[in-house]
Amino acid sequence: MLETRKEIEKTVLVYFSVKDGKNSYDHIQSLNELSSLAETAGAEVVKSFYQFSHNYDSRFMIGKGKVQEIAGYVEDNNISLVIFENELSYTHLRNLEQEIKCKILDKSNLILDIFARNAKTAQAKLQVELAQLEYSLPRLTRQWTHLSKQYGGIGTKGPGETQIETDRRLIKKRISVLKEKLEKINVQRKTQADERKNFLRLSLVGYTNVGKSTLLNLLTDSDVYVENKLFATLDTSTRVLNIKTKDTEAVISKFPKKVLISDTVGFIKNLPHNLIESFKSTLSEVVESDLLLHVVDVSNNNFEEQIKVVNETLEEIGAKGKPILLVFNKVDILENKEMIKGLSQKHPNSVFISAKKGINSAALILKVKEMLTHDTKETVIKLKPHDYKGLSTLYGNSEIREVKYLKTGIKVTIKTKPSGKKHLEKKTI
Ligand SMILES: Nc1nc2c(ncn2[C@@H]2O[C@H](COP(=O)(O)OP(=O)(O)OP(=O)(O)O)[C@@H](O)[C@H]2O)c(=O)[nH]1
Ligand SMILES: [Mg+2]
Repeated sequence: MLETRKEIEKTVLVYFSVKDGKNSYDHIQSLNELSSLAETAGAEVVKSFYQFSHNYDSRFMIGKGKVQEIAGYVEDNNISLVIFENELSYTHLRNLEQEIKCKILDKSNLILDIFARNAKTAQAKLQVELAQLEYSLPRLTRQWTHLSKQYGGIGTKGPGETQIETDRRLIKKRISVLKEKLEKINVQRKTQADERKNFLRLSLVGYTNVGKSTLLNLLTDSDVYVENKLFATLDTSTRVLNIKTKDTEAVISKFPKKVLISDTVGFIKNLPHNLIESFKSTLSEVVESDLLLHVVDVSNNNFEEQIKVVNETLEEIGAKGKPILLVFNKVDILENKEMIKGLSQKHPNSVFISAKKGINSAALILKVKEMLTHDTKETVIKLKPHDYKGLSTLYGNSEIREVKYLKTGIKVTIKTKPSGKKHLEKKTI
């Protein structure tokens, strides 16, 4: 990306919160992530500003004094781009651009721009264009969009021309054309999905840059694009599970059906809603899977928060309740290896691997087999006559098939769930 850009844009970042969060370090994590995004888009981040205040100016999102401070810095240091972590309204953008006098973007806009640059297939391109147009519709009259030929660079890629030269009516028309085209692709995709019914299906999901594509390559002996940049993958690639080591081949041969694995777009905190909407058909692969491998970069200090964001996004795309195996990746660069014990107790359905180094792939395949094939099994557990606490635990962590209250105890038939089994057996009489 950098190579195609004439000039690297000198950029400053801005974070604002009405809550006093100086001690929570949320602003540092958010600004670090925003900085990675900006660099992924080819910007050079030279400074970050943040402000915690109840007395913000509604015209600008941040306080007027801060706006002046940023404006001064921008002028003195030849800054061409200011990126806000916070979502900005049309009014904020217009007022900020008047004061700061350079191009202003918010995080959503930046993510859309990265998606536009990384989209390779026709479907991904259409999906991004749709999201960009829907995002820009209420913000059409922004000053810099009309001047974007002059400004160029980040935030002007994609439907730029359409945005500048046509009016709202034409954009709406383009949106409906895009929706029709995507619907046609979706019909083809459904046919493919039907053909895949004879396979067991896995999807790799997770925060962006955690190593999903690297894991797909390892598990399927393929060579999809891997890059230490955010949103390297925007399209679903599906391959047959085919890892050829001694331990894994033996287990794979025992799977009841062939296994397909799909890699897909990564998630991020505050992924723009219209992006999720327009990527729903790509993400339907996830919804139709038998098992999700939720890949986590355990070497990232912020991984717990990232797990939460991924779970929320899964809910948003309608994949809540799918069986999930947590795959803690990048153990090769994990400094505090002590963490592994605690994490595996906290998350019984988890494995610790390095996709890059091929560490622990056999354990991963075994766990996948366990989770994919337990479905048909049932286990009978007998609890003591009045062990309602035990019964409620079972309701909490297993799928109950039948409960019988006998004089000798409570007989519960459950669909075997590897996560709870050990714990349950202790309760059996
Ligand atoms: N040290 C280490 N690096 C890894 C491991 N797995 C992946 N990486 C690196 O992490 C970076 C991101 O890997 P990808 O496989 O592209 O990650 P992704 O989740 O597909 O990322 P997006 O498609 O951008 O969301 C690359 O630089 C990989 O080489 C690992 O086990 N250990
Ligand atoms: Mg990827």
